[in-house]
Amino acid sequence: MSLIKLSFALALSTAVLSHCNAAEIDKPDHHDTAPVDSISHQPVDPIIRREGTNVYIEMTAQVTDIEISAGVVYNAWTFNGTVPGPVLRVIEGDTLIFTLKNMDSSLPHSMDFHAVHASPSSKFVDVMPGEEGTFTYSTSSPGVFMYHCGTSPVLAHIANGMYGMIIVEPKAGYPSDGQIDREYTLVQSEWYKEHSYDAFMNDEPDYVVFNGNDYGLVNSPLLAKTGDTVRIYVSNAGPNEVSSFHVVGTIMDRVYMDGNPRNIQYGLQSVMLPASGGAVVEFTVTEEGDYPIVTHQFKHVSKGASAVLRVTSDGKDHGGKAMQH
Ligand SMILES: [Cu+2]
Repeated sequence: MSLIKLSFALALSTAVLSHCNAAEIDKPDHHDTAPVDSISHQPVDPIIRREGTNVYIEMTAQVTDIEISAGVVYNAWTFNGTVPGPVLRVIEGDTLIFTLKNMDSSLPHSMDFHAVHASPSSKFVDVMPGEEGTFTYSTSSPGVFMYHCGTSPVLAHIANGMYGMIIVEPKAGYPSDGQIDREYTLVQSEWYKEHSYDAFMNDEPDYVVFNGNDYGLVNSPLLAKTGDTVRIYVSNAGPNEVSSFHVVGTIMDRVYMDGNPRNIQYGLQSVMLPASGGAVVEFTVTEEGDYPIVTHQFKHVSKGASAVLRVTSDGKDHGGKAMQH
C-alpha cells in the first residue's frame, strides 16, 4: 500500500489577497449571510511542512466560486478555495502548528479541528478579515475527523462550504493496513439556497453531495481491481443531515467508527454517520462491475449523494456510463 502522507506540498501562491483592514466587522448578521461583493479567489494550495513530529500547516479562508452541479455555481466560503477543503493527514502524536490566513475582506473565519483537545475560546477563535492567526495543538487520538469554520453562526459557515477532513493515522497503524489495495476519501455534505440563512435553518437541502458536487464521482468513478480490498475514509460534514453510508454490492468487512482502530465493527451493511461523524470502511470487491456508493436515505441520493466504484479486471476505467441509483 502506498500511503501518500502529507501530500500537499507547496503553495502556488496565487494570492489575490484583498487585504483591507476591516477588523471593525465583528459578526455577520445572522439573518443575511450574503457577501457584500461577489468575489471569487483562485484556489490556494495549503502549505504543509514536517519537522520531526511538528507539522506546520498553513491554510486560507477565502471566497471562491464552486460548481456544485453541472452549470450551477455557488459563491462559497471555503478553506483554500475548494469544497470540501483539503484532506489533511497527520500521525497520532504529531503537534500541529496551524496558521489560518483569512483572505476574506468582509468576514472573520476560524478553524475548529475535531481531531484535538483544545480550548475553543482560545484556540478556535476568529481570525479577522485580512489577518492571520496561528494555533498549536497536539493530536492524541487517531481517527477520521471533521474540521470546519467555527465562527458564529457556525451553521452559515458550514453550509456555505467551510469544512473538510483530517485523518490522524494511528501511530501503530490499523490492524488491517497490510490488506489494503486502494484507498479513497469521501466527504458528504449539503448545499442549500445560496447564502440563505433562512434556507439553512428551515429548508431541505437542494443538493446532498460527495466531495462537493453531484457529478464528479459518477463521471470519474473511483477504481478498483477484482479482488482488491478497498478502504474509504468517510466523513459527514452535514451541516444538518445524517448519512447512512452504504456501498451497493458489498458488505463492509471492517469499519473503524470515527477512524479509531479500537472501534472496530464487522460485517456492516450501512454506517450511520451523525453530522460530523467519520469512519474508515473496508471491503473486498469480488466481481467486476459498477458499485454505487450512496447514503441509504435515498431522497439524498436523488439530490446528488452518489458516487461509483468501478471494478474491472485490471483496475482501469474502460469508459461507459456509470450505474446510478
Ligand atoms: Cu468561516
